[in-house]
This record gives sequence, C-alpha cells and structure tokens, in this order.
Amino acid sequence: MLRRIGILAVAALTAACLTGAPPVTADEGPEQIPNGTFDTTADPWWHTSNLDFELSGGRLCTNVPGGTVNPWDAIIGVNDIPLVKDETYAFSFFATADPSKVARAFVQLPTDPYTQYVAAAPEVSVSGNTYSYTFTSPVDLPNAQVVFQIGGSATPWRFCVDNVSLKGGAPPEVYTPDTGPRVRVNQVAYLPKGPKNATLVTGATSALPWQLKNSAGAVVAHGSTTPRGVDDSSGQNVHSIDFGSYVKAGTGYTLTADGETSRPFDIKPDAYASLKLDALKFYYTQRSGIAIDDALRPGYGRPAGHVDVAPNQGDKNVPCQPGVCDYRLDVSGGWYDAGDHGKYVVNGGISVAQIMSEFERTKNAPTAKPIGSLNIPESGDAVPDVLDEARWEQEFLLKMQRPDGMVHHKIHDENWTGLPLLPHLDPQKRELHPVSTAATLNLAATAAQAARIFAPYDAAFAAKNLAAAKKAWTAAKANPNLLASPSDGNGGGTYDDAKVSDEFYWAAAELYITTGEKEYKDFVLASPHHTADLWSKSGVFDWGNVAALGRLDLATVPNELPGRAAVRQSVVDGAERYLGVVKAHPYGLPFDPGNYFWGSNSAVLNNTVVLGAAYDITGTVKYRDAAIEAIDYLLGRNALNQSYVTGYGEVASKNEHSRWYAHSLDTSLPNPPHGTLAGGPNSDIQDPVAQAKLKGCKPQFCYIDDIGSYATNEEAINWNSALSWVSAFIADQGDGTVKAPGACKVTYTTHGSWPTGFTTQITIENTGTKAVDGWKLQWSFLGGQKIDHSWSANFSQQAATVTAENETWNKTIKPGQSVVIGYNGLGAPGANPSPDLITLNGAACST
Ligand code: 9MR
Repeated sequence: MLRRIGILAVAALTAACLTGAPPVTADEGPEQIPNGTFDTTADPWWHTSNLDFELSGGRLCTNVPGGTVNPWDAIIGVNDIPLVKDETYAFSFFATADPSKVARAFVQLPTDPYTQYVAAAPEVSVSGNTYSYTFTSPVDLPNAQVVFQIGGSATPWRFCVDNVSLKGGAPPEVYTPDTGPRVRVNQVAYLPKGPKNATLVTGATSALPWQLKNSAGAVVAHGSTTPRGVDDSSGQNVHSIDFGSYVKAGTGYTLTADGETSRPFDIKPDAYASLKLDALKFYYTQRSGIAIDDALRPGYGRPAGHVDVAPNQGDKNVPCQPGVCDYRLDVSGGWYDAGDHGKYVVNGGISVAQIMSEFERTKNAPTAKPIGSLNIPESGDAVPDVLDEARWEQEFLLKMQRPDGMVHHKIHDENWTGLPLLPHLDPQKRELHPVSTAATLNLAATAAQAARIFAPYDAAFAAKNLAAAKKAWTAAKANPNLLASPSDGNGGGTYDDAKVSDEFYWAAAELYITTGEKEYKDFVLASPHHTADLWSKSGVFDWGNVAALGRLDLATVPNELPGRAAVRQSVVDGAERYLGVVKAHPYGLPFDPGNYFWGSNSAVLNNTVVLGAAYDITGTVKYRDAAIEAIDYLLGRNALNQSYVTGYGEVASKNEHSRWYAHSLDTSLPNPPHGTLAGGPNSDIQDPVAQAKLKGCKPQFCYIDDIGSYATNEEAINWNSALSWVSAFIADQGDGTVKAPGACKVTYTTHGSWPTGFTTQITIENTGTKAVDGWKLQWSFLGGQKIDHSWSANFSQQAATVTAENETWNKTIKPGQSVVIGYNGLGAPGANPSPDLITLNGAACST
C-alpha cells in the first residue's frame, strides 16, 4: 500500500524550517525501516523456517502453524535498524489476525539478552488496527531489530502486517502542555456553604481585581487577588482568589482576573454524591476472576480474567517462581493492582483497609452518611455494597496465606506484557513470589479489621478473618525480617519495603481494636510508631509506610487503649500541620514535598484524610474546610489547569495507563471509567514517554495524559481508595452547612459482662434550653454484638447499628433532665467498647 505520510512529513519539516519554529517531533523524523510498506517485495524482512511470506492486498502476510509453545517460536523481522541514544522514536504498524490473537512487537537488541527498547503486545483483530508507540532509545546501536513474535498458538492462524514505521533519530520534541486560561479553579464544583478558592497565574506582583460571573455573564461578586509570589511547585508567579463569601448555588460560573476567564464550574449542594460512588465503582471493573457484566457497566463488559481459560494460564493453580516453593495455590479473584495484571498483597492491603475505613467511618463520624449502591453483582443482598466490594479483595488476600501463616508478597506474570492486553488474553505464566513479613502483616491488619466489620453480616467470615489475622501475626513475629527483594521486578512491580516496624504497628493496632487483647495492646504501646510524629508534608501514609493507618484507626474507631485521648490529639496535631500547608500553598493543597513522586495525587488525598479525621474527632470547621479546599487541586486548581479524575471537570485525564482501558491504542476499547484517578505529577519521570516529553519539568508539570506514561498517569487501587475516602467525606458535607452538635450528653456504661453477654445502662441528658419532645438515640457496635433484652425504650438493630426510640411515658426530656434506658446484649468475639458516637435525633451528643 502506498503511503503519503512521507510526503506530509517532508512538508512538515519544510514548514518548520521556513518559520524557524517548532523542532521536529519523533514522528516527523526520518524513517528507519527499509521497507515497511511491502508494495512490491518482502525484502529485506526475514522469517523463522516454520513460516512463509505472501504479499496479499498490499500487506505482508504469513500463515502461522499451530502447535508452537513460545511467542518466539515463530518470528518475522527486519535487521540493522540504527538507534541513537536519548533520541525519541515513533514506532507504528498496521496488523490483522485471523482469528484474532495477541501478537508481540519489539524493537530490540539482535542478540542475547534481546533487550527490548519498546515492547508491545496488542490484541490484533480480524479487521485490523494501527498501533503506535513512542520510546526514547537508551542506547546507541547500529543494528537493532524490529520483530513480530507470533508463536505460541495451539491452532493455526494468519497474520498480516503493513505500514511498519520507525521514525525518529531527531532530537526529542519540546512538549508544551496546553494549560488554557490562567485562572485556575475547581472545574467540578464548590459547595455553596463551603470554602471557594482559586489561583491566578500572572506576571503582576500587586493585587488585581477579580470578578465572579454567573452563566448569563452577569457579575455576581468581585474583589481583589492576593499576590503570593513564585510558587516552587510550579515555578509560576501566582495570586490567590478567595470568593468564599458568595454562597448561591448555580451552574456555569466563571472567574475573571487579569484579562483571563477560568473554565466554567458549578456552585452546588451535594456536588460530590456521584464522585463518592464512582470512585468506589472503579473496583468492580478492576476485578480479576469474574466476568464483568456489561449490563452493570455498559461498555466495560469483558470475560473473566485469569480463570485458567486459554490463552490465560490462570490463577487457580499457580506455581511459585522457580526454586521458591514446590506447591501451587488457588489465588484467583481480587483486584488487578493498576494498569497491569499483577496482584500485590501490600498494595491490596492498604486499598482494602482504606475502603473498609470509609465504611467504618459511617459508624463513627458525626457527618458520615451511608455509602449507597455501587451497582455490582452483589447489590441488593443484605450487606452494604462497599463491603461486598472490599470482600472481593479480602478473600484474595486470605488465599495468599500459606498454612504456616506467612503470606506470599505477590502474584503476577513471568514477564512484563505490552499494551493493550485484556485480562483474559494475557498468555503469560503466572507465578507466586516469596512470602514476606510485610505481606503477612498486611493480612494480619486487614483481616483483623474485616473480622470486626463483617461480624454483624457473616459471623463465619469474620471468624475466618480473625483466625487468619492471629496466625499471620504469630508467623510474622517468628519471621520478622523477610523482605521482598528490590530486584524482583520482572513482569510486575517490586513493592519492596526495607522497614516493616510500621507494618507491625498497624497490624497490632487493628488486632487490638478488634480483640482488646493484652498482647496487641502492649505491642502498640511499646512501638516507637505510637508516639512518633507521622505527619510529613510529603505524605502521611502509602503502601510502604502504614503507621498512620494504625494511628488513625486507634483515634477514630472505639477502643479502650490507655492514653487514647493523646492518640486522638495527635491526629488533630497532624491536621494542624496540614492546615498550615494548605494555607501556605498558593494552590491550596496539603502537600509540599519539594519534588513530586510516583502517585503524588494519592499523597495529596491521604494527607487530606488526616484533615477529615480531625474534623470527625473535633468538629472544628477549619479542618473540614481545608479538606474541602484540598480537592480543588485534583479537580483543576493546578498548574496544568486540568482535573486528574476521568469524567470530572472540563479538561480531565482520560488516557490513564491501563492494559484494558487502552482506548488510545485500540479504539474498540474504552477509556477508564468515570471516577478513575491518575497517579499524578512525578518529578522522577521513570517512563520513556515522560522522559521524552517532560525533561526538566517543575514538579506540577511532571505529568502527561498519555497511556504510555506509567510513572505519571497510571490508575491504581491504592490511589482510588484515597479518592473514595475523601470524596465520601466531602459528599457527606452536603451543601457545606456545618452540622451543629446536639444539645445532649449521653453516659453509656456497660456495667457487667459475662461469656455470652453484657448489660448496659444509658443516661440521656438534655443539655439544651428547649424540651426534647420525642427522641431517637443511635449508635453502632464495634462488631457482632446484639441487643437481646431491653427496657425503657423501643430498641431495634440493623447490622451493627442500634436505634432506641422513646416510650410514650419518657417522650419528653425537659432542659436539664435525664432519661435512663438500658439493655442486655448478646456478646460476640472480641472487644466491646463504648461507642464514640451517639446521636440524638441525628445530632451527635457529648459522651
Ligand atoms: O505505586 C508504586 C510506586 O510507589 C513505586 O514508586 C513504583 C515503582 O516501583 O511502583 C508503583 O506501583 C506500581 C506497581 O509497581 C505495579 N503496578 C502498578 C503500580 C502503580 O504504578
């Protein structure tokens, strides 16, 4: 097939020379493939002896025999392609497969070890597609090879290829992001009664006027900017704008300053209700081991991944890496970690913990509201959907535990695969990697948490988790320093962690909260992490630093730890630190690490969790407002003027790195679902796309919405869990009106307990100035406790949550007066602390 691209490229080059303007980009550089169009000949292409060439319809075709084992058992290729170090290349080709198959396309070293400079594994269809990749060559090499590996199929098939192109050898292009208007806002919405802040990029050093306009263009508020100087995170001179005094709801507002008008935004009550759900719905389409039902996620249906159906080798009977073990495990299920098909216990651990904490917050935080339907296969059962989703992962984590209690660190492909590649089409061998102390303690922590949370819904599952948690704890103590290897990174991430004392602390904290047992209490109190300052400006916690997960739960989940008031106060101290960072930052985020790092967006969110938790503990509105302000950064108030959440904001990330949401590589695949968070700016730019485009970037600019940029633009389960927690927190603030505490004091005293039960007396005092006329008292048990027999109120129970409503005779509580009620409860395994949160007619009482 004749191509006109060469002529276009010459035209582009000429235009560039004439204007003296932009340097050539990789795909305008010289063509390096000697004959990629196969118009009259296949020369100088070669094939392995089991293939032959046929020129058919302007394409190069070959009939691939069945019965080969490895991809490299059948190859077509071309030699002697020159590569120049640090230069950027665009590699592309058109291919068809009949029947459709995954083919491998590599630009590589021609001899052992066949180092691949670009490796793609597109799923090639009968009608065919064009596949395009860019990479920066790490070497000077006169004789690289371009090969298509097409072996490994049990049955015969036909492969055709055309327009094979490798262009480049020109200097890397200078990439300039389109950052739009210089007024930066949250492009989704501000809450009517919440904070409203924006940032103006300008050369001006003194205050400038700003105007807020409604959708009709009328000015509804105005004021002056505050000059903030040069911001280190962006290198920009900026001003901040505070328009929080404007409280009227509406859509299509804009903010104008310095002759620039922002992208439009809303001021809207309940603006975060859909993000709260979408951020969690993300997990269903990350599931492994189950077909994704297109009726539940239109456009996202796909066959089950890794269930032992060819070409998958499956997760139901997985061997270890050679020499690591001699058994096999069924480790099917769980969530895929990110854009890859790996499953890693330490990252699954933090993710499922954070989602369970989001649920647990609904039992303990005054403003928290139920989470609602996620439209998953389990919707409609007796368990909240958020817990059904968490259980999908927790069941997988349990499967990673060996009989001796130790837990395998990870399971993934033997070798890295290319993009795109749907989960059910991954042909790689799956392998278990060695057990580690960190993975074992992740299971101890999450299983302990699951044991208390699932107790009211499924006592057997709760008991199974508690047993697994205790066994993991004992095993970790016996093997306290089995570390995952930092070099075990072929085919999957390493998730190596040289320090596990924080994992010990987190596991002990969860085991203590759930059981109340002395061993765990003593461990928590003796751990240096218990009193350490955890509130780093860069990031409070991540998959490798988990002490704050323990500290936050000790502070926010009821327990009787000695010195608990100091634990709660330490979270407030942390929030005070992050509040200071928000106030000092002209972009208003609680994150100030100097250079940004991989997954920075999740660090912004996890620091925000501390602000939210402090508000839950104290009701102090400045912490809540800082948490609400923090989300502005992720939704557009940033140097790039874009939202990092797919489907949210005028200009938003949509090409996150994923093997199955790979729309930009194969238009028959979808983009990531709405509510998917991108990893975010990363100064270390470890991938070839980022290296080609972003060299020398200031931290906030180290991001590109390109599917190839896994270091800045991947999606991941631990990042969406942070988004889920924070978006739920903000959604629960409704229109931003501060919820007043109740004028009541409740004394909740468990007078006695025996092996199967306990007895509790509750005094409700009206501390206000008006009579209470009719009341409903509510609290939640920690675990599986049940009301048995009660007096002086009408008791009912829904899972862990108890409601006690007045009798006719004690309906009225006059100011200063009290009512006493009580009950006998049925005991359940584990601790039975007094609740932190007791509400009277929906408002929190002091306890
Ligand atoms: O989130 C991980 C980040 O902290 C590491 O710096 C990075 C490199 O090791 O790996 C990230 O995790 C990736 C994992 O290794 C493989 N699956 C995708 C994860 C997100 O990019």
